[in-house]
Amino acid sequence: RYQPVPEDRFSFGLWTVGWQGRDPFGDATRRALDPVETVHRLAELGAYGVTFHDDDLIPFGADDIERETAVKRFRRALEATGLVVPMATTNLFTHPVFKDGAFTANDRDVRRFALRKTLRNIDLAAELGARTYVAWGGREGAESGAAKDVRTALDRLKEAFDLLGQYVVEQGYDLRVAVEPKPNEPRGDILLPTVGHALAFIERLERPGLFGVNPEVGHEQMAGLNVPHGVAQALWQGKLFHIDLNGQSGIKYDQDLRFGAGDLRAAFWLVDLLETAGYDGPRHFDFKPPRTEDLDGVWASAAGCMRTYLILKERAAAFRADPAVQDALRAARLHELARPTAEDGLAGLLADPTAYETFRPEVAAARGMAFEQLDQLAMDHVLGAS
Ligand code: 3MF
Ligand code: MG
Ligand code: MG
Ligand code: MG
Repeated sequence: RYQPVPEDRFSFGLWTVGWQGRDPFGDATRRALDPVETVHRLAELGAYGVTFHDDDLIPFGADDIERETAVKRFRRALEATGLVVPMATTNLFTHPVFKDGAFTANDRDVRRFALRKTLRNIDLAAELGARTYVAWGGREGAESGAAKDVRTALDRLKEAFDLLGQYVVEQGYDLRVAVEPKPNEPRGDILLPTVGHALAFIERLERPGLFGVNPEVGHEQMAGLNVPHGVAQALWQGKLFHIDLNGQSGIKYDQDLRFGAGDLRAAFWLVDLLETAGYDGPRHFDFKPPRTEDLDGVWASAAGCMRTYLILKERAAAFRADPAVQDALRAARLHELARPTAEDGLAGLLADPTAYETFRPEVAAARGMAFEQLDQLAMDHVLGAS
């Protein structure tokens, strides 16, 4: 029971289980993992995919021979396990050269290097069969006011994304780009801080159809936002290209907890949404096993992400199927929300006296919405009490 299988489409970044526990106050608590070892362990646990930043696979500055060897070993592990690479991304934040960002660094030579580094990894992503390329801004931001002219920086960000889009099209790659928003950390403030900012920005690009979003649970929660709501809007706009699942408790540093840890109710509603909205992309975990854990703890944490997802999927389905819930949904008048407000058109609305002249606000105001009963039924299902 709750044993993940490849059909569940669970994927993990090499950098997640591979996190050695280095934080701003402490050194690594775990040894480095060989990507080949990670691929084998993830396959054993029931994952279907593995993702990477260029530097997770090929150390920054590696020569061509080291690069080829790393890719060859990785490819062999993929072939041996059947794991796929649904997504890849660029590390534009670790090396000190990116201290002021990459596509929006004030230094032009840094921006050109960042673009070449990304284009090179897009080639590898396409070669390994990835269909999604994630772009997280990393250090595109600032700590102080005059240091970054935000409007000009957005011009440079658009320029960079337009060039990436042009390259993907010219190379004929079957690849879409998913922009990952984050409000802060490692910069004091980061450009495209939320799903909403990213969705609005994408529409200003030359090829908006090629771009969508990769919301991360914890990133939205760091901004105090409701993740299922942001994800729902991305779905509504046809822009949910990918998702980073993890856990976070409230507005604080980027915790990257195991999925379901932190805000369990948000996790429940998110799974309910993904499973009912027809999202067929990877269920990608971007988490960090806490630095208290040894490697056994790392794999337990990874297994826990998938187990919790499957439990919540079962609970959400039971919630939707429960006749008491269906009654409660009717009592809460969700079917009325689904009905257009003026199918009679503007003229009909204006000619309808019941819409205004004889409408009795005090009567409508007195009607209870019956939301509490509905939510308690959800709580019962989350807690396994029904
Ligand atoms: C940072 C992140 C990143 C992105 C990754 C993929 C290191 O908070 O979430 O993980 O997900 O760079 O683009
Ligand atoms: Mg995070
Ligand atoms: Mg993150
Ligand atoms: Mg992420």
